[in-house]
Amino acid sequence: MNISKSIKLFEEAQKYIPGGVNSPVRAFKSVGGNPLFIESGNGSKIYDVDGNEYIEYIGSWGPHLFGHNPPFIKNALVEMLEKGTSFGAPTELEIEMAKLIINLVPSIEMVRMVNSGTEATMSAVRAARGYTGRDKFIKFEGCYHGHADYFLIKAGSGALTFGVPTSPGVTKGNAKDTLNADYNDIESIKNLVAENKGEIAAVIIEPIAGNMGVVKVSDEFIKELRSICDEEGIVLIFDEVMTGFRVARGGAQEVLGVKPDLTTFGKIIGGGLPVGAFGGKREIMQKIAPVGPVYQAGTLSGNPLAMSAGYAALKHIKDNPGVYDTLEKNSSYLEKGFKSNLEKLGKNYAMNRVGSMQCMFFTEEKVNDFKAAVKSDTELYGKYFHEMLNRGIYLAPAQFEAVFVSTAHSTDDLDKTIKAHYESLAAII
Ligand code: KE4
Repeated sequence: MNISKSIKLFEEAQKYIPGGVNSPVRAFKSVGGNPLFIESGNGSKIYDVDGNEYIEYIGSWGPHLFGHNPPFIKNALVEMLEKGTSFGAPTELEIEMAKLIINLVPSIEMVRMVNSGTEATMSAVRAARGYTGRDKFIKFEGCYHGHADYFLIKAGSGALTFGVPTSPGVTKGNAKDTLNADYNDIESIKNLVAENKGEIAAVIIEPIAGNMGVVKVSDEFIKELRSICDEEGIVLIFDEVMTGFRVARGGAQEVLGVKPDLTTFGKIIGGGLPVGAFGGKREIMQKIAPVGPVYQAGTLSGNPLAMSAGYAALKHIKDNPGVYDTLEKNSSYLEKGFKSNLEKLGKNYAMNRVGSMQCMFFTEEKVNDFKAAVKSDTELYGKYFHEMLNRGIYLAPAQFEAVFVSTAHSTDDLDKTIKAHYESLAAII
């Protein structure tokens, strides 16, 4: 496959942008090779600058639930562009967006828009600290909540891929208030709560993790976590930046049947534009400036252009609940195809799927937590990634991510992907 233009562009990009990219995982560091520079996307396909076509499963890391450039989002953007992009003043569309999120997610009573998932999670932890008057919070090894200092303590996702559990530049001050528990291990929570009695403001969790590959909490774990937070007055934050509107209309909290106190969103709620949000119990959200003392702000938060794309995406979800039947049909079809390939090849790689998020781990052990996930052979994943890429299938350039299936993936796309999956594995094992 000719990727000479991408090679040239990557060389040039590295002169002006750290690592040639604006987000590390895009640099293909953990799979090797030259990242592809993308020219355009349409439906389930993306096209690189050398004119190669790929059936893709990154979906811009989650936002593209309906594939690239669906007409209803494009039209909403074009319409808004006629009126302007951002005014730095309240607009009616922001009320409609807030009401729509509240309507779709029962645990949300109030919501604040921000510009990224990181801003959402950073603000949610600050809200919990302001509300409880406590400093410490618990996160889980292998979960990734964005790059705010206090999260880059044994983060998953990019940091995990780099194998550097703690990023330089994060001060000891930050690290001391961040406690790390083990995913799906309620004893680790009980120990931390006992050791830090009355000092813990929040627990933040990816209730269905997508940043150590796809790993779901057990029902008993999440129910026990909920009751411990209730007993201890700890704010339970579900980081649904990835799972929100992805794994179900009401997100992971609908799948699990557990209500958090705060939820963070991103990705899908921006319809491809930079949008994040955090929301939940009114008594907590009323602590947020300007009505409350917890400061939180953003020049472009809720800007009309991003809201028009995000609102169009969520309105489409509200008006077409069948979206999740299509996502389930496509995702289970792909999973079934992959599993039958593994059987034919005599391989028993762990396959985890929740709705339209799935991950095949290059380990034959079950993967229910971070420790098991990191046993995956990332070297082999790199080879698999390139074998698939050379067959026109674009997956996440890192083992510890998710495959995102959209409503735009046709049966023909899925069949081609299943065939490429068989040939790629046969070529490397
Ligand atoms: P952003 O700041 O990247 O919008 O969101 C951070 C974030 C927070 N919470 C969860 C559960 C997330 O998955 C993310 C971001 N996800 C990664 C993909 N693993 C974004 C890709 C990237 O870093 O370029």
